[in-house]
Amino acid sequence: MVHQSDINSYDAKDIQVLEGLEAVRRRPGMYVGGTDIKALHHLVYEVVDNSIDEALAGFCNYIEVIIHPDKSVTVSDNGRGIPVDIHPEKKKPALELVMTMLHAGGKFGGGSYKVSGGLHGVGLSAVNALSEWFEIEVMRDGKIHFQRYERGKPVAPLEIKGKIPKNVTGTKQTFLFDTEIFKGDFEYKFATLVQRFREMAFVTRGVTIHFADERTNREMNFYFEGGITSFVRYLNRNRKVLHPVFHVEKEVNGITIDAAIQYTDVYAESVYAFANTINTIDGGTHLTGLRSAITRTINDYARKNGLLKDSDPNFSGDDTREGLTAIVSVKHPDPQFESQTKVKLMNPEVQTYTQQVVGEAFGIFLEENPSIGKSIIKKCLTSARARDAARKARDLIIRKSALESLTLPGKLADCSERDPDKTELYIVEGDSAGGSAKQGRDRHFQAILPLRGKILNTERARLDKILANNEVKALISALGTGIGVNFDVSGLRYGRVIIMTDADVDGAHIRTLLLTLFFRYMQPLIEEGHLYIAQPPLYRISYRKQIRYAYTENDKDLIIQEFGVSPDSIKLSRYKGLGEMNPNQLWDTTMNPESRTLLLVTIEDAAEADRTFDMLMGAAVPPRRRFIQTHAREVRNLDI
Ligand code: 0RA
Repeated sequence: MVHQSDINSYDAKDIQVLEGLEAVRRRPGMYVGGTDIKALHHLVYEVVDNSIDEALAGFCNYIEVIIHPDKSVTVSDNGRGIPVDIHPEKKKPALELVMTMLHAGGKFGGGSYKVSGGLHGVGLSAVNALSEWFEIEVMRDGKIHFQRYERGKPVAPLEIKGKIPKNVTGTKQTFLFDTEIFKGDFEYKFATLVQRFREMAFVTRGVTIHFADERTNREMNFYFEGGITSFVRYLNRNRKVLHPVFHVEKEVNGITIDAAIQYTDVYAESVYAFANTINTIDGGTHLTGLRSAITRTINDYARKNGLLKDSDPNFSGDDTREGLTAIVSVKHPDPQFESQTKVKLMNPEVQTYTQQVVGEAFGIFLEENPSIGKSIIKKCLTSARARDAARKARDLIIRKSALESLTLPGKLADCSERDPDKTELYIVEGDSAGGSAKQGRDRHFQAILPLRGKILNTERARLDKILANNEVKALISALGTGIGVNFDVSGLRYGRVIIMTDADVDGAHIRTLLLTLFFRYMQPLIEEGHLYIAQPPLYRISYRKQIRYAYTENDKDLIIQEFGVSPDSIKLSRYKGLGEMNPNQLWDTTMNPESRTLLLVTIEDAAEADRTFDMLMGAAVPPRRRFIQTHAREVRNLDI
């Protein structure tokens, strides 16, 4: 929209600019991936990415991010400050061009400032267009320059707000996302942002990221002198490691390859790949290069030193990755990603360079540290043998469970409806809760499968052992899909699979296990949106004949307030377990589609659970205890 008063001062080029910003507002999906909570977080990443770029260029070592109570966010850095000089053709300050022109971020004024252009790379202008308001302050040349924008448009020309010493420079940006675009009661998630900033700090050695959440008065600082070496140490903090972290960093043709490797005694593989500080969850050429370097180097080393006999086959990639924790982080001036949504690095030269750089240095590392070399090879040999044995056992279990799936488990209380689009399976923890659920459900479309907590005790169990557990076998046959390579979603007997566990530590524990199981062996079920988590209430609050339920602590306080009577006359009971609820209460609060809330499980939730599983099932007791103590009170939160 161009206002009447603006018309005189806006020439054709400006109108083009406004049309550009309108395009962003009309189709936010094309620029930030949608208008959901994920896209909302993308706005913050986009802004912080710019400051990270300034840090990667070597001009900034401090970045501050603050979430304010009104949901506006401030990002400041001590970089050189976005240039404010007048662009010779456009006759506008560079800053204003960056803020209003799509893709103007890249290069201007002769020098390029972005290492990235990144995955997002949509630039500040897209964030600006999607913000109700955006205020920016640039400190450079001894002055504070200031401009405010509303829905992408400047409300006044760039002004000078004050004087400062010449050597003080930086950029400070505050924006409030526009609720006309992001409709819904969105809140930034502290845990999600923390994870992102931690990763950014790890892969940008020497930068400090200060993160403060004024909504809850939480704050954190991230600074890692060791870069990705610290990252690997952090990932392995609860694991027994076989050797100190191996690290290599090298620049080849303007591309920096940074890799760190450490083996542990666990079974899982934790390998993460970053491109220009972005966590490329779908991998790509840097990850492929790292993996083939490791497999090749280990095989060469083992052969050369007689640790693999001539008659032995080479280690497979999987054999060399059990217990492997590694990070590869590349900085590329022109990264190519597969698509807007697939976070996968595609530059082919990166594979060659990564393989060369890592292969050469890791080979030397093994030669120079023969005892480390030996212990890594020993681990690979064990993995190779275990893999062979496990494969046989798993085939047997899968074959058996395929047979068993012909008969439904005895404890399943099935529903009468047969159309999976209409049915639901509640996986319920414990027999007593199972009893309430069986009585409370609508037996027409809701089936109940009670699980006993026993599966929890299988400490240090590999998942293939857990698959042999009777409770788990019952679950697999009730679902009707098979598992692993035999998984077939078309066999799914229930359109919604709902995990319903107690709001306590055991509940969190069993939920983590189930999520892990689904994540590793039945992923399409999650991807296609079939898996949910039930949300039982924490409290029952009654006053005379009125009964209300509270699902959070905050809910509880509000409801008590709403009753508007003396708290002494209110009866408050905390539900410790589902079994404490009578069937009617369970129906009303948790199972009735009209009144319940279900959380849809996403792949990220399940991946996070998978990481947590490692810790819960691992040998190290202190982290497990710490987890239990921290999460006992907030088990309804999925971000465990
Ligand atoms: C281009 C050139 C110069 C700095 C920046 C961009 C810059 C951008 C952002 C975005 C957030 N923080 C930033 N800090 C710096 C430097 C030009 C010069 O001084 O030579």
